[in-house]
Amino acid sequence: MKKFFIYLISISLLFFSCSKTKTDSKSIAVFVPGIMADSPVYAMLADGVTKAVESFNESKSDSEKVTLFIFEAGTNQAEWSSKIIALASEQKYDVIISANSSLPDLVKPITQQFPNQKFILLDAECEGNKNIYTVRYNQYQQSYLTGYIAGLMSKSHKLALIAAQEYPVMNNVIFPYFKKGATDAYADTSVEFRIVGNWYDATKGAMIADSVIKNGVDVILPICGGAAQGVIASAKHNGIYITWFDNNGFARAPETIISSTLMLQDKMAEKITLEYLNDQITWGAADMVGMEDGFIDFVQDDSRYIKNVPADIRAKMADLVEDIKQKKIEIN
Ligand code: RBF
Repeated sequence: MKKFFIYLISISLLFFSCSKTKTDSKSIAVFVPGIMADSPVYAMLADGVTKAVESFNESKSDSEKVTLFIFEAGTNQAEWSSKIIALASEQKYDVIISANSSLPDLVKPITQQFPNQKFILLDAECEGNKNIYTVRYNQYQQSYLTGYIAGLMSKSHKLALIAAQEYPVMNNVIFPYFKKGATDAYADTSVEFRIVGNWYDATKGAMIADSVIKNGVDVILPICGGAAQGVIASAKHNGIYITWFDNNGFARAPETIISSTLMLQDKMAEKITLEYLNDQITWGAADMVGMEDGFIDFVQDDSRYIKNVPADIRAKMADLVEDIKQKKIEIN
């Protein structure tokens, strides 16, 4: 009998200790679909989640503290699916947070296999799955603004977008709206579209930049991760301009970079992580945020912008930014 009671007590202690760790503190994994170095979108994702977890933990006891694991999946996209399945199958993380428009297709089947696994996907769209929340940015606005300044600054009226690869958001939003902004700024502008083939090859980035510059291009938008280093080097060497996307890029080449159109993923990652930790996520929803919400912006107060861009062009950009923010102009 005594033995039985001891057994009962130890079983219940085990039960309560297990359920305690599960209910008291949450565990978050960040899945980086690529590498953080030279990919501002991913560095912003990790920074934002880390900031939220740190501030949430400040007022918490040790047993209530949220744990955070940041996992870089690497540049081989063929491995992403098995890597995210492996993360979910650990059943250790209450939520997996990531950012990339290709992820909903990888994640949807996982939610059937692991119905308790939640996912928050930024820079992505997936509506109606109760395990997934997505929010994307208004990249119509971001691309249009970038095209507009490129169109105003070009003397040859020849631009290029150098992309790492083709993907639906690139083909349907970023490239066409970059072009639309450029031709709205100056109707007779042409825009070349070139592909590196990966997100890291700076030598190839430089080769492509050299070749479009030979064709007369004098403003380039690189969206190619680490390969952009090569595009910048070529632009610098050839004395042409770069328009920068996603974060403030002026420091990379102060006299070559003429603009930075921001996607504030760090701010979104922080906000959404805090909402998750406070049980405020609407699972199954797919949101979009833009300039009017403060998640897309065009940098106007940087000294390098003021130095590189003539006052009349800055005035035109200021008007455009204001019109979009006030919803006087709808880009799409
Ligand atoms: N952006 C990066 O900066 N680095 C990357 O390694 C990277 N890999 C991507 C892979 C895929 C399959 C897709 C669809 C997009 C990738 N992006 C990457 C682009 C990123 O999600 C976003 O579209 C651009 O940064 C423009 O905001």
